[in-house]
Amino acid sequence: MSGKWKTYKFKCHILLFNIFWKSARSDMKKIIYPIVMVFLGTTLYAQGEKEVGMDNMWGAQSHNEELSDAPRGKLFSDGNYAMFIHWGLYAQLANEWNDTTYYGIGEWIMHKNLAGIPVDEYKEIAKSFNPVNFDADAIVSLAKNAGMKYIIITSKHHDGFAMFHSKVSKFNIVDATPLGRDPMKELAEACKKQGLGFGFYYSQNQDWTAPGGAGGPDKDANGNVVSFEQYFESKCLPQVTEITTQYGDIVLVWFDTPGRIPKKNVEQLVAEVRKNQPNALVSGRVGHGMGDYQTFGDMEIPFSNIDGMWETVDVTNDSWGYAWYDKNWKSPKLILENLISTVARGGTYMLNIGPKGDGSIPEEAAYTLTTAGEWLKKYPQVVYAADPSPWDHKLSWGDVTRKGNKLFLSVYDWPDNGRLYLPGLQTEILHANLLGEKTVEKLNYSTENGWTILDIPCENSEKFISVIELELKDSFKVDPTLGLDPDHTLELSTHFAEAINCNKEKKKWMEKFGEWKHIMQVDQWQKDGFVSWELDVFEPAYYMVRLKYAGTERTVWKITSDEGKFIQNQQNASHVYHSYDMGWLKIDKAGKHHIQVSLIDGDFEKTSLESLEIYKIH
Ligand code: JFZ
Repeated sequence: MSGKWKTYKFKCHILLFNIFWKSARSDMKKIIYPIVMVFLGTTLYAQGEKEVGMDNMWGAQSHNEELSDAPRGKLFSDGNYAMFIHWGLYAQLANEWNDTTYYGIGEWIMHKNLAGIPVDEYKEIAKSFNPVNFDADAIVSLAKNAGMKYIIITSKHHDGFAMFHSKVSKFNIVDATPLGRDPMKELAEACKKQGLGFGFYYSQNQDWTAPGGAGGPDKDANGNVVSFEQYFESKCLPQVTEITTQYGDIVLVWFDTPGRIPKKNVEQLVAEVRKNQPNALVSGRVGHGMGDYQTFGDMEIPFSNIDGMWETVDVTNDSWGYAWYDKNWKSPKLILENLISTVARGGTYMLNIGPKGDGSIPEEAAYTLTTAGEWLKKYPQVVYAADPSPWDHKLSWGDVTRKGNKLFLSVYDWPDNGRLYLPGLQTEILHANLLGEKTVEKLNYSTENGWTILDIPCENSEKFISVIELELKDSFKVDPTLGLDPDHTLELSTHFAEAINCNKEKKKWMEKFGEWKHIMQVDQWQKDGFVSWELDVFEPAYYMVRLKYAGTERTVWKITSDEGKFIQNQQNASHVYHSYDMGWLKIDKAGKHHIQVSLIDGDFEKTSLESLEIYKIH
């Protein structure tokens, strides 16, 4: 294909700015994401006629807005919570190659920006890949106990190795490894047996070991030049036929990193999936806006509710594929918060685990999933088939999901003074109940200044997240203004601010290789520029105001040992957002207020404000 990757190097840090446009449709909000790349302080060097940026490599996010009432949409509306599995040859390397450990996403270890493993050497790994501890039933049981509704597993990642029995490429788990079994068959059957949905991830564009694949060799073993089209016809499309015909009914094909794949190829892929699996969803990362739904950047939970079908993908630790050193496990509570808040914004949450090279699941991941699952068994109504929050955004103490006239308040941060403040509810409450495993405790409540104050026990019996159910007399009516209560810190992201004579946009960068971080921020301040938030203050008092902002310097460090081993990594100080206590601000009356922030001196161009935090001094 014309967009076949040219050799390129990128030097250090690349920043992507997603311009975030919110176009107000009369009924709901819709977010459009054109991606504009800006290279800050560093340059992307390309040899050849085209520059290849990280967003091209990863591929822009896009999806089809027009998914009608097709039955395949039910997967997201009923499910909401799924297991993602990144598993392949790379799991055996666990992000170590030739005695050196690489810091980044493990499934990319082969890539030239990590270990740069030559194709032949990488293919050799298959000979010793023998994941005898892969236990499909155990994985499906784990997903079930976690409360997940379907499993999506990597059938072929960018390394080109098929984790299923493929007739069109010998580089697959049955023909190239000592295992000699098809673990995907086993997983598909176990899912069917235990009543979970099953689907595949497939890297359609990048294939680093197949001649003609994006990022792969230009020539075949005989020295003949192979085009992307030839790769597509001989490997990609036939393998998609295989995964959509040989594993029973599947619920989803999760294509990824479309890069510069031609439109007609995407059309062929979508047609193939529709033909063989009419009920399966196609991910937005298939390319050219032809997927059924949108996937947000990794671990990215939108600030405001988003209409339509979308998902957030998250990782139990940092790397998708297994990396031996990656112990940055998220707690069960954080996983639950991410799940609930994703559902409260209107989305579906898919959480990744990376099995080891022997096929076993890291213990810590299993613990997190099971523990979060125990909570979900107690409060299934909070998540499954639940509707988004009437408030449109998170609240200071947690989040809200809904079913009919019932609101579920999930309290992440339980106050210890016996009161919970709920801003802006304008519909009469019939009952307020604190839910427990076996008990339901009726709560008293009152209203003041347009706020609802719930009398709650000071001691919280639920160790993760307590749930209060409000039954309303009617359909909800809510004033969604951000509420500042006396007991919680209110985090005012610039997402919610109006930006005048300064530039509000989304920033995205890599913390480690492939580990994307996202932030909404304001920079390029003009002399009279400011940001302004509207908030609803419950009571007059002194409040601490704290800014979260970043400076402008970039540093690249190298650590070398005298045997010649080294680690090189970068940190952009412009991404190190630190909190700065500005002081005490007196607010004299209750009700609606505007708070504004402006930059008086400093680097007007680059100083980047992320948020304002505000809390009452006790
Ligand atoms: C892609 C893959 O490259 C990666 O290996 C992993 O499979 C992940 C789930 O998907 O990485 C991406 C793709 C898109 C974004 C971030 C990581 N994005 O748009 O923010």
